[in-house]
Order: sequence, then C-alpha cells, then structure tokens
Amino acid sequence: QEKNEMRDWFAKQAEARNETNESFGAYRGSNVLVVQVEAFMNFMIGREIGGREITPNFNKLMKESLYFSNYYHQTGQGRTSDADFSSQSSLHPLPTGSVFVRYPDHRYDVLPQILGERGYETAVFHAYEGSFWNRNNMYKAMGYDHFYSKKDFTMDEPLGWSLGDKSFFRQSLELMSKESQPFYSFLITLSSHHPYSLPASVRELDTGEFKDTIFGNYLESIHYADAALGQLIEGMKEKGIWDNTILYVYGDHDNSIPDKKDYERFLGRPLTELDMHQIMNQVPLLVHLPGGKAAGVDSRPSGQLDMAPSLLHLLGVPTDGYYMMGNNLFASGTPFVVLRSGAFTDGKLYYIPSPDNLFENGACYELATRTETGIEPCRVPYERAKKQLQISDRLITEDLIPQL
Ligand code: GP9
Repeated sequence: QEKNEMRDWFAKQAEARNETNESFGAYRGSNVLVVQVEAFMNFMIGREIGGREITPNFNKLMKESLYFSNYYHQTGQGRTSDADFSSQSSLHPLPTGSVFVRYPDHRYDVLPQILGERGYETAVFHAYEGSFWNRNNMYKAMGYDHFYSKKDFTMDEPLGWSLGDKSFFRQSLELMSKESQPFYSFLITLSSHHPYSLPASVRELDTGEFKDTIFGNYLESIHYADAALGQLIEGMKEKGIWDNTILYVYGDHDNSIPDKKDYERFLGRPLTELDMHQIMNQVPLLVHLPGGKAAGVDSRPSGQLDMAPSLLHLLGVPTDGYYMMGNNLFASGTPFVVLRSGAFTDGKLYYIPSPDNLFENGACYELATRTETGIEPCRVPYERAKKQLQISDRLITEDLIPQL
C-alpha cells in the first residue's frame, strides 16, 4: 500500500509539471552545458562595490537569458555533492551525510543516464581529487561517459584549493570539443570556495570597509568566478557551440558566512529573519537558450530539484516515467519549493523551521507583506513538505526506485 501511495504521489507530481506547451521539445537535440558555481549566492547579483559590478558577466548574460530570481539551493550536510545530487536526480539530499558517500550504489533517475540513453555523450568536469565526495564511484553509477578530475587537467593556474576557474573552463572546453554532439557537460567550479583567500594578483575590486575581511574576500572570489564565466562564454562562441547549446548556470550553496551585520552593511538596510533566511538559501539561476530570444526575470519560487525535469522538458523528454520530485520551470504553475531544513515556500507563504523542529515553534510569513502571520496558515503546506521529504528519504535509503 505504501508503494502504491508513493507511485501515486510521483504520478501527481509528474502530472503537474508535464505541460505540453510551446517550450516542450523546443530545444530538442541541443547540447546542454551546466555550470555549478561554488558558493555562488543571489544577494550580490546586479550589485556594485567601489563603483564596479561584482558579477558584470552574469549581469550582461542576464539580458539575453532567463534569470530565476527566487531559486533556492536545497542542500544539507553534503554541501556541493548535495547540490549536484538534487540537481541531477530531482530528489532531496539526506538529512544527514551525503547521498554520494552513503548510497552511491542505489538507483536514481539522473540526467546523465537519461540523456546518455538518448544518444548524448555525457561528461562531468571538476579539477579536484576524484575521490572527494566519493565522486569516482558516484559518477560511474550516474552513467557519465567521462569524469575529468584533477589528474586530467594541467595545473597552469594554481589558485585556492586547486586549478583556477579560468583555466578550468578553458581546458574543459578543449576536452569537450573532442566529444560527439549532442553532449551533456556538467562543470563544477572551485575557485570561490571558502575561505576565499585569493592572492592579491587576482583581486580586482575595491571592497572598501570589507577589505581583508572574509566577506570582502568572498566578493573578490565571486568577481573572479564571474570573470571566468565570461571567458567560458567567449570560449563557447569561439568553439562554435554557443548557438546550439543550452547553458544552465547556478550556485551550489551559501558561503558559510553567517554574520547578519555583513549583509546589512553591504545591502545598506536592516534585515529581518525572513530576509536573512532567503539570502542564505537563494542562489542565482540563469538559463541561456540557443538563439538568446527567451529573456527575462522569473520570480516564481524554484530550486535545484527543478533542474532535471526542466531541462528534459526543453529537450522534449517526458518525465512521467521517472521518479523525480521537482517542478518544471517552463510550465505555468507556481512551484512548491521545499528546503532540506523543512523550510518551504509556495510563493505566498514562507515557513522557517525552529531549531527544535516543532511545527508550532517555526515562523510562518506572508510574502506579500513580508510579515509573520501566526502559525496556522502554514500547517497544511507544512504537512505537504514533510511528506515530500519523507518520501525522498525512503526512496533513497531503501533503494525503492527499482521496486516501484
Ligand atoms: C571539492 C568541492 C568542495 O571537490 O566540491 O565541496 P564543498 O566543501 O563546498 O562541499
């Protein structure tokens, strides 16, 4: 009976997102290049410091792309690996540990596998030790044709933990150009990793009062990562793949800098609990579609679980046969977004759980007025969010997909 309930739950979810509108299959056969940017948060998009834009390349690309301004990371303790897992599988990461480490041998419906079965050459690129986050094993299980890790890159731009993003992108493009098309390429950057201590030679911003603080260094790191992104786009144009590739760029998780005062000083206003919660949980998402005609800002809530079904929609692959939880960013409804902590939003309400995880002790906000409503309006969606997380956890830990 429980399995039937789960099957029904997934069928309803698929029904809500499977809208055969004009974007369904509109980019059938295109290459797909996904960039997951380390600690890339949403709050500084479009902003300046010391008279310079922090993310000029991202801002420029926004003019010919779809920008999702309320995109949430849905990660837990598995951090970068969780962002990867939830984006590729459209399931939640676990409440403790990383799925990559704990259950790499369980079955998931993941993008590389699905696209590989449809003739795509699939590859994942990350210039760090292949064993970190158990990637060697997990990527094999996810069906990637290739995993290019640190050993496949020339360390010609040592920076931070490993290779600088500029060289990483340049070399990744070289490796990619050896692949057959259409390809699915997933690039994971690293230069903007905590503690953000890039050498002076790479710093370009005048961060003023934040100079030599971790917050100022974070802005510098993001500015560098953005410059690398600009070079990636130029490189894609030079290689002749810009016009037949969907580019999907998003941040993996927050920057682990929790001090509210930094954000208040940077944004120049006092921040409420709701403001701060959104700041720490929102990452930017930019989707550049071949032709660049689909542009604009989509402010509906959305999140990392939405990546796989949304890309499959653009490529004309129905997702009703897959055990995916996410929404379709290209369907007309308003997505329901659940974070690993149990926080959620349906676009109208926003629930922030309390540390003791008791429903009544959480905070329920109305987004239109950004004020607390009292707890009751959040009760029904709270149960819905709880159910979703429970189903995801059971599916993963008990390896239920092959049994459903
Ligand atoms: C290292 C990188 C860092 O390979 O993925 O992961 P994080 O520490 O951000 O989870």
